[in-house]
Amino acid sequence: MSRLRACRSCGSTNLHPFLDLGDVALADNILTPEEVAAGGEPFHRLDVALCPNCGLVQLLEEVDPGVLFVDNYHYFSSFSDALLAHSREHALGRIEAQGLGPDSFVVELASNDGYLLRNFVEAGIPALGVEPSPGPAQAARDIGVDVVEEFFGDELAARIVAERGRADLIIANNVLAHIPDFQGFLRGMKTLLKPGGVVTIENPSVVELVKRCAFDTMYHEHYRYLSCTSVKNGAERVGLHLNHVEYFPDLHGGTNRWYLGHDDAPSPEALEWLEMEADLGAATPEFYDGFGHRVEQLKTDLLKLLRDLKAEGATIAAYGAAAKGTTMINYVGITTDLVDYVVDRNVHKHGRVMPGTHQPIRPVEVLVEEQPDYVVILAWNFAEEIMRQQAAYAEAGGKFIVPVPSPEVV
Ligand code: JHZ
Repeated sequence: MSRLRACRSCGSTNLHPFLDLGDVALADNILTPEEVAAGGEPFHRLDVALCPNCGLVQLLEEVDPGVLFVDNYHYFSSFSDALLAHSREHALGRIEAQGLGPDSFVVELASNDGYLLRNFVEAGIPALGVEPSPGPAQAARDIGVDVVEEFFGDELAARIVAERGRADLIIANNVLAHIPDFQGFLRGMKTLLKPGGVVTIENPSVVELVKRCAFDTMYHEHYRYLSCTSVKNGAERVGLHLNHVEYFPDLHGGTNRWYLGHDDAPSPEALEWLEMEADLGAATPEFYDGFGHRVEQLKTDLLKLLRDLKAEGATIAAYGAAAKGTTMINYVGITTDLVDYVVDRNVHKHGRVMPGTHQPIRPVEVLVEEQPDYVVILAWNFAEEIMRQQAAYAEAGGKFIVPVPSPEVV
């Protein structure tokens, strides 16, 4: 664990802190009750700063990535149907746009359980996943995806080039935020990319995060929060260029896909996004300064709602032992006297408890069996998918609470 002194992108020491959520448990440190009883569950300060020099938003307290992603990591991408469909569309779109075939080479950084690369493997396109988390890496191998079980950086990039050549396509979804060494990761991409090749990076947009008050997507695994501006600035420092931008409003609360390449050839969309962020002041302290108050208000409102419902005798459960759920319940203080248990589809999380607050994590079928009066959707980014899936619970009178952008009973 270390305290950030200088921007991870440009090195400026003029950092502007704008949010402090206090000490929060590690988002995916989902322990068994016995492990909790043995003591020593770690809590770390969760505070965030902007670098006004290059626009990068970043955590001030950095936890060692080995602790976050290797020791006890139970996130498997394949439990969301919507994410699987989105990823398949991405893969098929790239195969067509770049004319990828048996002579091409695709690398995915943070390939998790093979949820995306499986599409390239099925199409007979050579693909390699890089994934340091042992559980997801093994799940990918089990479905025929080739995986290097390591953290990515410049050194691994050089090794892959020496052994397998450069990549036509590098995909990095929800990972550029997840490594402390921002510049090393981008340098590795530059090393690995073929001339004329394409890098695609997906990550929730920090601009949307602020607009939607999605403070709970801030947790220790996310060392930084990205915008078109900060991605462009970071990429240019290693000799890559931002050439295109796409936007998926329903994915993880508003996700951008950034396209990088060796050549500087920005599309009209890339220029429009950069201009839009400049107009909003997305790299200035003013854009972030009111955020902390809005987050505090959300906490007050959600606590009041849950306490009032409890006072009326309601039973309340939650849906989604998501990483963002840890930030939400820990910061708001949703203890077991307010929410009894959390359900989740991910079998690897069952029998374990929520970090910090220790609600048991149970299979989703429990909702129709026990019919709690309310269910807080902690994985609110999948609210529609979850509500569709839980139609029987709703038909029997169950109600949902969506916590962001402000708590609402639906
Ligand atoms: P989910 C993830 O964060 C992982 P998390 C990661 N930290 C990241 O960067 C962001 O996304 C962007 C479950 N679920 O994906 C599965 C159901 O039970 O929103 C998950 O445990 N039933 C790399 O963990 C959780 O909810 C369902 O129908 O905050 C969702 O977690 C669906 C759709 C999901 O994000």
